[in-house]
Amino acid sequence: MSYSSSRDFLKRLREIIAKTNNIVIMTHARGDVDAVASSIGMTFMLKALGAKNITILFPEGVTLEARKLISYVDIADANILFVKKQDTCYSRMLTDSTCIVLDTADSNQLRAVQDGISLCRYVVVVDHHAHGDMARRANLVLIDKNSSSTSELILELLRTLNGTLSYNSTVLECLLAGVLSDSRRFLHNVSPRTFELVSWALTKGAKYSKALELLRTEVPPSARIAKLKCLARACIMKIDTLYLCISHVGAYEADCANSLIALGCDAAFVFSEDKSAKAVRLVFRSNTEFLNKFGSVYESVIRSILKELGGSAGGHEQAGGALLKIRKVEEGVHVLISVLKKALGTELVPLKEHRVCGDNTW
Ligand SMILES: [Mn+2]
Repeated sequence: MSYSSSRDFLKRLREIIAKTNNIVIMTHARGDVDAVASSIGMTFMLKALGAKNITILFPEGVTLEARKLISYVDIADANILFVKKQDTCYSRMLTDSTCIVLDTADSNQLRAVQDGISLCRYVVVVDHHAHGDMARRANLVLIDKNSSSTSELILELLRTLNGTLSYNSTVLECLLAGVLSDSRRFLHNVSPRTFELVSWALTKGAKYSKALELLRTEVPPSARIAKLKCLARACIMKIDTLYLCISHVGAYEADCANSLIALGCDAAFVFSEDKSAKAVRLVFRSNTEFLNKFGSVYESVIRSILKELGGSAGGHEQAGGALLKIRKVEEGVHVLISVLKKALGTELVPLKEHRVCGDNTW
């Protein structure tokens, strides 16, 4: 069962809500803009359908960006709970409830709430990811991996209800923000329906400028400083026509790697010491040029590093991370460089441009 039409889905959803008193909406851990927007949209829709006692669970809280959405809309009657890693109090709440799982392909993304899923009377899934185990565990699903976002699917449900409810422009603006965020401002996974639904939301009173504003977040000073340090410490190497950058930071390693790619590095490796895990974290990113020339960084580089240093890793061909069983960044850099030389089969030529401010080379 992968995709049910929104009309059938709504029909079944109504039947399910009629049979349960409590509804618990939940999303993947550290809910992002799409996860939070779709929770808000779903809550609004369920209330319009007459549902009461709605609780939203956000395992491990939500991202800074997504937090803005929660303070923007008025979903006062819904209980919003942030579930900490060690919380267990939710299990009572889930027992015999209708659990609506949004933007989550696999139950392990629910973290602390994961084990509670078996207590739900009905499990409903709305998602746009390729299948994890959630689809199998659900009584009712609306899954469309061609959809830009879960927010797009909620917009589609709201449009299907056209005429039967009065729309709330702030809720629609959140859903637009969800579509914009997951499609990276209409760069990925968009279809004619995406634009139709955006257009529909705008005719129902949503302001596009508001949706954009919801996505604007102030970068905390610590993130800014981390990125600048990342840049100052970057060691840049040339391989043929491509540039490979290595750096280290105390935190925000993913932001650092993304910034290096945005600046023009074809591949970026960023280390950080994770004191609590007594390990070193390594985040990598690469662009398509690098992938075409040298293949998957994950396969060719990360696996070899793991073999040598031990640890665990996850990711795709062009982006991912590893937790290495070492304590010092230097050790990781050393192994990375030797692995890179072997994997790429070529010399790495350092770009010697380091200057100290104030020296007389300027
Ligand atoms: Mn999503």
